[in-house]
Amino acid sequence: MDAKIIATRPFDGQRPGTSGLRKKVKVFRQPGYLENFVQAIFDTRADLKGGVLVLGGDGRYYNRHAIQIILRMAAANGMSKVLVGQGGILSTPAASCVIRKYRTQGGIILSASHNPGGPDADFGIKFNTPNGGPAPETVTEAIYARTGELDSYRTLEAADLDLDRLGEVKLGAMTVAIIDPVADYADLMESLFDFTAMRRLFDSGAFKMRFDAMHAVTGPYAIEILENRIGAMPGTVMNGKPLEDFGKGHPDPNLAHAKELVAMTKGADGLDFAAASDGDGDRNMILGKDCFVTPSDSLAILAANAHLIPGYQDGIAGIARSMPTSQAADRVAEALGITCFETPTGWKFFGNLLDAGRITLCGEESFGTGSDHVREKDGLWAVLFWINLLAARKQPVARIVREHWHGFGRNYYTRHDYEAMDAQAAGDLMDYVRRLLPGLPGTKLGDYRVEYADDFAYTDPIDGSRSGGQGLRIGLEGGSRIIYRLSGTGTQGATLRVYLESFEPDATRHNWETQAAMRPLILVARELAQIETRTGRTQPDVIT
Ligand code: VG1
Ligand code: CO
Repeated sequence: MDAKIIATRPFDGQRPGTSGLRKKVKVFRQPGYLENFVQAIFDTRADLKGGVLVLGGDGRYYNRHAIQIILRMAAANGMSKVLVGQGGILSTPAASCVIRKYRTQGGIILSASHNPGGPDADFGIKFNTPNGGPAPETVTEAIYARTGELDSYRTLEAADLDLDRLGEVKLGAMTVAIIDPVADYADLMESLFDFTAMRRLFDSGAFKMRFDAMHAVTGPYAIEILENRIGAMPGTVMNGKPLEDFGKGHPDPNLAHAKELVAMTKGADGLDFAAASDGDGDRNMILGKDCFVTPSDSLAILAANAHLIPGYQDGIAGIARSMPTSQAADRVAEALGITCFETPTGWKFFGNLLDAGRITLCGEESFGTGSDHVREKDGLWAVLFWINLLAARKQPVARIVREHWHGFGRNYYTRHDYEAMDAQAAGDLMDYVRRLLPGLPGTKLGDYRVEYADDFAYTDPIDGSRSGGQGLRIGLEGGSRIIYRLSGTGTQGATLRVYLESFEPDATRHNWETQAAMRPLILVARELAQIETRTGRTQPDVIT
């Protein structure tokens, strides 16, 4: 089979965002669009030729079709082998695990994460480097630059392969190995956590839990690990069958989109533990009876308790959190005498710190938590960590959280999102606030005195690379913060995220409901950025 050269043209806007290239399926369907991006990956990654690649996705609409296209192109570009998850399925953390375990030259992950799926919804693609992590900005910029120069791509004339049958087949000179998408990942989890103690918890019969896979990719992983290996009751995993449109749902595990699950944790008969993951399996939401654990608190609590978990019993080297994530983890790091790094939003910024052994745990406020076991955030990992913790401490979730606050203080936290805004208005709003920043320190916003205000920029401590424009950060007296940032994953207009944090050192004094506790700060943030006058929005679309 000879490679065919097909003429194409560059497309506008193929610059990867926070987490790869995300667009509507309709955009990806334009002739040559997906091919253009994939050819740019092959052209900029010289070691792929003759190398091995991992390929899989979250199972959403267009996943299988894209895999067939990419396989033909991989063969025509001289790859020796591609490992594909059976049925085209690989959760994002599982893909990272497989890339690392088999020392491949990288992987292509097909996902638009928590964005809805279907013919009228979203699709996405990203390249992960041999460390198993999302490509750093130097790599994504090189790929982007190449997408603008291409005038042709290489492919083979060949029929679609059967993605459902395990085993190896040839495509031209290239081997395609259809692998079990779950086994390697499940083995890794078993090596980190005390499955025996967790099994005892389930065997006791007194521990009621549900995991909501939201008809996204984690269903098969959760069933294998929770039900088959740990012995949770069949049916513990809800919505466990991956569907191309996620059952028309929004596979985003948060209070707004996993309402059914949240309701199951309420009241005396409520579940003891509930959790959910997103479209591609890298996010997690943690709930206890009448208790929601904010992702920022979750990171801090995992860090403070890591020594109780077999995989981390020797302690942790350091922690990192994305800039808008609350500073709860900083307090734990301080107590442990380790560093807490503050990085820009997006998992790619954790890669160097993890590779260098400077951090063991990392997380984002956006329901992302992970460790050095892979180079992606990992939804099920966080869920297993929590179950292991509950088994070790023999306490309910709410008690663990409360004790944490009593020991470290409480970082009240909320994020307000204004979605599908006019891009111009959103950009103007950001420009307006950016111009205010230099004048803010020392002045008062409502009752809060401003300590610092800047446009967050990050210098990677390992390779010295610099990333600017990562969000407008206003630090207030007493550890409160307001942050404004535009999303880099949306596919429609602009999304403004307003991140709010306020610190209560003596958590025994109050136990307020978050939105009520943060009301004054919320109003200050709206007013400062003139959100209503500039955008016409009186309320955010999503509050998490
Ligand atoms: C969002 C989150 C960010 C996360 C990214 C990818 O990005 O805020 O923390 O890393 O999604 O998550 P943005 O630019 O829209 O704020 V996922 O689950 O797509 O891989
Ligand atoms: Co995701």
